[in-house]
Amino acid sequence: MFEQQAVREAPAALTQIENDSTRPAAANEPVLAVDNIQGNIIGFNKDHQTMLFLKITDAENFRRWLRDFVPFIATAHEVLTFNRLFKAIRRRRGVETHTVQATWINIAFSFDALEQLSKDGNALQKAAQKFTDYKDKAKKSKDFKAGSFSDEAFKKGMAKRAVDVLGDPQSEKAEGNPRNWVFGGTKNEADVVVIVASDSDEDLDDEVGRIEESIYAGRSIIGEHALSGVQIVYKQNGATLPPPLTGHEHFGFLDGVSQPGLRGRISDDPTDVLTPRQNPKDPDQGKPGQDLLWTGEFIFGYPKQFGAADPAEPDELNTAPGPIAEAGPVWAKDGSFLVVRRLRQEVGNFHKFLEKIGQEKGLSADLLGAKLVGRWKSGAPIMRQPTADNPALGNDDCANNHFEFNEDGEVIPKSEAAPEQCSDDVFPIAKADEKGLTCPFAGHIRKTYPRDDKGTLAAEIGENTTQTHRLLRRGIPFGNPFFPPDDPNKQKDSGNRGLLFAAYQTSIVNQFEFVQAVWSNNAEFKDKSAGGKLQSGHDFIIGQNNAGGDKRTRRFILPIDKNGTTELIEIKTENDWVIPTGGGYFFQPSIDALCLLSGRNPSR
Ligand code: N7H
Repeated sequence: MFEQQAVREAPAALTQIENDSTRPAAANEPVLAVDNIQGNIIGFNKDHQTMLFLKITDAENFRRWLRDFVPFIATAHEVLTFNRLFKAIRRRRGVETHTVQATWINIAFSFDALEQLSKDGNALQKAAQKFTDYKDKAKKSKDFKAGSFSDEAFKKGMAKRAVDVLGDPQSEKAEGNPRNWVFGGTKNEADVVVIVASDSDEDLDDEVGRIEESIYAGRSIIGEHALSGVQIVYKQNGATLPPPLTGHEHFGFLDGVSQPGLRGRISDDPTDVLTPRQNPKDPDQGKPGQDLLWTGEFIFGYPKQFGAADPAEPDELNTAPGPIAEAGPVWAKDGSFLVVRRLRQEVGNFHKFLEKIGQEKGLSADLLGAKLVGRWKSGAPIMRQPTADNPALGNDDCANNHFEFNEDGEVIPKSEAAPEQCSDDVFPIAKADEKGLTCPFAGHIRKTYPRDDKGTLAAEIGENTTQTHRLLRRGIPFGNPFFPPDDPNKQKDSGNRGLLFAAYQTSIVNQFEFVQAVWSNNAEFKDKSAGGKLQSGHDFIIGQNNAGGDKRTRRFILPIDKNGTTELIEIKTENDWVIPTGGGYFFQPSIDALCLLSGRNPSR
C-alpha cells in the first residue's frame, strides 16, 4: 500500500530503550539546551522547503513583527520530539505512513540586521537581567551589540567575499559574479532568511502564505495596524526530487550520506545522547565512520574540538573537549552561523563532460563521475567499491560511511547480543589509498572532508585539524529534475535547477570558507605539485579557479587503469557546471536571543 523508502536522517534521538547499547552513559558530554536551539540546526529533514529572503526597511516595525513571530519558531526540542514519534510509528508499522506530519519555521539574520536589532546596547543589557543565560554575564553594553561578533566573513557578508575568498567569477558579465545573483548579491543582499519546511507541499504553501500575509497585510496577528518593516527580496522553493532521484541531488548522486556526529545529551539522563553510538568497535563514533565531534563546532556555548593531537596518542583523533565556542555577543549562546548558497547546476553539460572525457580516457561515464565525487550515484563510496556501483552498499547507513583514506577498513560482524548495533560484513572493506589511486585527492568528498589524510601542503593538515573544518549540511535541491543521458523525451536542459546549499557552523572563516577556498579551489591540496607535476587538482564539483580573467581552467588528477597498472593523468575543464547565483552569511540565534532582541520576555 505504501512505498518503503529509505530516509536519511540527521542525528535524531530515538525513543529511549532500556539497556540500549547505542546509548552508553556520556556524563561528560554537555546537556544541550534543545528548548532554546532552533530546530534546523539539529535537522528538519523535510521534503518540502521554502526560504524567504527579506530586506529590512524599518528596524522598529521589524522588531515588533519579530516579537509576534518568535513563538512560531520551531525549537530543536520540538523537532526531536516529532522525530521520536515519527520513528516509533514507522518502526511499529514497518513502512512510511504519513500518519504524523509537521511544518517548521526557523529564522536567521545577516550581520547588518543584527546591528540594527542590537543598536541600543544599554537597553539590551538592562533587559538581559530577566534572562538566566545573560544575567550578570556581561559587564559592558557593547557585549550586547552585534559589533562584538569576531567572525570577519560574517561581518562582511558573502557578496563581498565571493570573488576574493570563494573564487566566484571576477567578470561582471559572468552569471556567477555577485552583481548578477538573484538574491544576496552586491545589489540585493538579504538581511533575514525565514526557513519554512514541511512534510506536505500544501501545508508548506499555507504556512508560507500566512507569513507573506503577515509581511504585506499591514496589520498584526491581533488585527492592529502594524507594518512588518520588511520586504521579500527573493522566495526560493526547494524539494526532495521525485523518484527515481529521491534523496539524490540533480547530477544523480545520493546526498546527505555523511554528516558529523554530534556529542551531547538532550536531558540530564546520562544515556540520553543525541547521536546513538552504533559502532560496537568505536565508542567515539555514531554510525560507523561518523566521528563524534564536540558540539561547539556547530553551536555556540559548548566545547569545541581540541584541534590538536593528544601527545600521548599522536596518531589518534583527540576526543578531549576543547574550549567553549564563543561568537562575541552574550546572546550568541545556542546560536549558529548559517551559510546559504544557491548553486545552479548545469546537469546536461556535466553529463556531456563525463561522456566525452570518459570515452577519451577509456572509462565509463559512471566511473568518471564516481571518481570526481568519491561516491557512486547510489552513495556507495569508491573506497569500498572501486570498480562498479553497489546500490545495497549506498543504501546501508551502517556501511556507506565506514572507511578512511589512509588505513585499511575493519569489518564489523553482526552481534546477536546487541542487534541495535551496526554490522557491515556483507560488503568489501576499504583498502588504504595514500596515493589517491582509488579515490582521487581532488574527488569532492576527499576535498571537503579528507578524514585521516595528512598532506604535504602544510604540516598541520591531519585528522585533528580536519575535524575543525566540518559542516552540518542542510541543503535541498531546487527545480525539476533532468535525466540525461537516458531521457526518452530528449528534453533540452532548461538549466533552471540546482542545490540550495545550507550549512551550520561556528566559524564561517574556518569552516565553509576554508573548505571552499583552501581545499576545493586549491589545486595543491592535499599534496603540493612535485617535480613540476600537479599531484591533486581542483574539486571538479564545486572548485573554482579565480586566477583572473574569464578563463577559469580547472585541473584534476585522475587515476586510470592501463594494462593492469594505475596511472595518474591530468584532465581539464573551463566549464562551470555549479554556478553560484545567490547566497548569504547569517546567524541563527537561540529562542531567548530572539526574545531579547525583539523585546519579549524570556521563553524559558
Ligand atoms: Fe557536496 N554532488 O552531488 O557531487 N556533496 N556538493 N558540497 N559535500 C557530497 O556524503 C555536491 C557543496 C560537502 O563527509 C556528496 O552526503 C553538489 C558545497 C561535504 O565525506 C555529494 C554540490 C560544499 C560533504 C555532493 C555540492 C560541499 C559533501 C556525497 C553543489 C562546501 C561530505 C554525499 C551543487 C563548501 C563529505 C554525502 C564527507 C558531500 C555533491 C556543494 C561540501 C554527492 C552537486 C558548496 C563537506
